[in-house]
Amino acid sequence: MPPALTTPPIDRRPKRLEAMRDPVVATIGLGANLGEAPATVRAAIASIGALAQTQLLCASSLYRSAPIASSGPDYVNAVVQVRTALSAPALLAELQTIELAAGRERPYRNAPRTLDLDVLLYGHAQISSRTLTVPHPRMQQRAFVLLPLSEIAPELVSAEALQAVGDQLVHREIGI
Ligand code: PH2
Ligand code: MG
Ligand code: MG
Repeated sequence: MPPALTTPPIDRRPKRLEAMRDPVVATIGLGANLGEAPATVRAAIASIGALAQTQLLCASSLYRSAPIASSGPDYVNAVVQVRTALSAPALLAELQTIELAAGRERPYRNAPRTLDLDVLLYGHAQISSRTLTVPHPRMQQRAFVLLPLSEIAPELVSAEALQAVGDQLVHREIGI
C-alpha cells in the first residue's frame, strides 16, 4: 500500500490556465524609443487586445517625449485600459512575452528599448512583490504616463498631478 498523501498535488498548469477570476480593469503604459517606435506601440496595443481573457477597453493617442532618466531617441508612449481575468502576475508575464517578441533587450536599467509595457494599475490593488509594484511607483512623476492616462481616464489624474509634471514636454502625435 502506498502511504496516504498528506499534501495536495502540485498544480503544474501554466499560469494562463489558472481558474477564471472576476475581471479587473488594468491600466498599462507602453513606451518605445528604438526601431519603428510608433508601429511597435500600435502592434503592441493590438497584441494586448488579443490576450486570452482580456478585452481592450480604450487606448490613448500616441505621445512623443524626450527620454527621462534614459537615453537615445525620443520615446513614443501610450496608455491603454483592459478588462482582464488574468491575475496581475499572469498579465505581467503576458506583457513580457509581447516585449520579447518585439526584440526587447535589458542590457542595463532604463536602457533605450524597442518596447516597454508596464502594469500601471490593476483595479484598486496595491501589489508589492519582487517582480511587480502596483500602482507603478513612478507614474505620478511622469508626464508621458499622466497625459495619455488623462486622455482615456480623466478621473484617475488630478489637475494637481498634471501640474506637478507640467515642466516635462510631451507632444500628442496626430500623424504618426
Ligand atoms: N521609460 C523609462 C525611462 N524614461 N522616458 C520617456 N520619455 N518615456 C518612457 O517610456 C520612459 C522614459 C523607463 O521605463
Ligand atoms: Mg517603464
Ligand atoms: Mg518596464
